[in-house]
Amino acid sequence: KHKFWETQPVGQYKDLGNSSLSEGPIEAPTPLSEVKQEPYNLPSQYEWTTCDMGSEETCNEVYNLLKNNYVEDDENMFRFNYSKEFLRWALHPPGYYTSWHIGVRAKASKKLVAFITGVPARIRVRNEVVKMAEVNFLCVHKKLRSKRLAPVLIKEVTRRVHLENIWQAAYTAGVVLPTPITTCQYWHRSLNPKKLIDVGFSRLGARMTMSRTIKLYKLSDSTASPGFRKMELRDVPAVTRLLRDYLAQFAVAPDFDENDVEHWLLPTENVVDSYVVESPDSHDITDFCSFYTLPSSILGNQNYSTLKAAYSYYNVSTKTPLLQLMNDALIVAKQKDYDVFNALDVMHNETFLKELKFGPGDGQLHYYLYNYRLRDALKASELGLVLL
Ligand code: MYA
Ligand code: JJ1
Repeated sequence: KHKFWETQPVGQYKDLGNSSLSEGPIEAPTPLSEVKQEPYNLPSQYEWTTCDMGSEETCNEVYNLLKNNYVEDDENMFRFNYSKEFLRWALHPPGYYTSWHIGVRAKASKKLVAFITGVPARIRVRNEVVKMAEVNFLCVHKKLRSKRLAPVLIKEVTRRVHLENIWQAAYTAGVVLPTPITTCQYWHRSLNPKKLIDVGFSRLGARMTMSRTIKLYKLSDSTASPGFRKMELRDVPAVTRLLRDYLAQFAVAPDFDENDVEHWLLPTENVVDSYVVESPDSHDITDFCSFYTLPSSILGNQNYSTLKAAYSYYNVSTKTPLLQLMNDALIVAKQKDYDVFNALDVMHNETFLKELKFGPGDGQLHYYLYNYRLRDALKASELGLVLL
């Protein structure tokens, strides 16, 4: 059934629930001298290219490939439209390797036709911190689908990750592969219900009028938490402490240091937004919330071309109730003109989703580890990792 994935060191269906298999790496590392030194073979019309995302021209090519060929919903009404600034941010974290940003070009035209990326991360699985690659942005041009190019891209990124002496990876997909460490549900909170209904993202509920729907999703004009403000550079040490303490409770979570927090959480316009609650009396940072910006193209609508979506990222509450903190996040997202606020049912998100009027979407997101076995699948609430 999975001619490619059956050959890979990932949890296989036949091994599910086999308690004689231990948790941890599936295969031992091999000496670097035994890692294949040459790239995998592509069909003869294509060639490998390393994509330097610092180059304006290359970044444009990647942006356009993804804009036209990346992930769509099951009815092909929307397609993720990651911005160039977002792609540069996502692919240039501390310690990134340009060699892990891999493209395929048509030899004749030099047109970019496929892409896959890895970035380095330290991910804690239970009590062990493991150096991993986070693999993302796998894309094959629509005209080249079902030709088994994806397995070649995956093997090539694996080879280049191995060359850096890294042997594990984390990734997510909307499709089921062998075998998810957990499956998460997408939830959506309407901020601009009229537009969402007009473009077919959501529907008018039974016995609901447009004006009742607009009223239902109204939010307060200003945030409720005293001391709620945008995160600044000086907050990095406090946010790192908050986040590390919070993420310690999850079975799988990133091991963030201050450099990681500066990169992944310090606000970057139209890419990532983060807010802290600074106690008005002690000036302690007691709470934190964040979201990233990922618009989707609206396919074939006369009136609208883009859906502006915020995605819940990392949130930590120690003093402000999580419900109030996230309601404040909804308020600032609405003020910034987002149409919808999306979240997965990871970490403690279930405690606010229904109360804050999120509704379940028609999409799921499956999380995977490469070359690392977990005995049993996790609950989504045991996962402390959000990939972009
Ligand atoms: S998830 C986002 C993926 N991208 C999209 O969905 C964009 C739109 N779709 C496409 O561009 C194509 O349909 C893709 C497949 C490129 C997805 N993850 O070439 P094929 C398997 C893993 O004939 P195509 C993201 O970016 C499929 O089961 N495998 O198919 C994370 C089959 O294998 P098998 C996938 O449709 C990516 C084989 O590919 C996925 O032309 C993490 C068919 O190949 C998928 N999303 O192209 C990648 N979709 O026969 C893994 C299909 O066995 C990283 N397939 O079932 C692993 C870690 C590597 C590093 C390790 C370091 C140590
Ligand atoms: O966005 C998604 N679904 C939307 C739109 C559905 C359009 C028809 N298919 C949705 N809307 C309902 C919202 C409604 C608002 C009021 C309250 C009730 C709910 O459900 C879905 C997620 O639900 N998104 C996708 O399908 C996109 C792909 C998701 C897989 C991503 C794969 C990943 C990339 C790896 O890096």
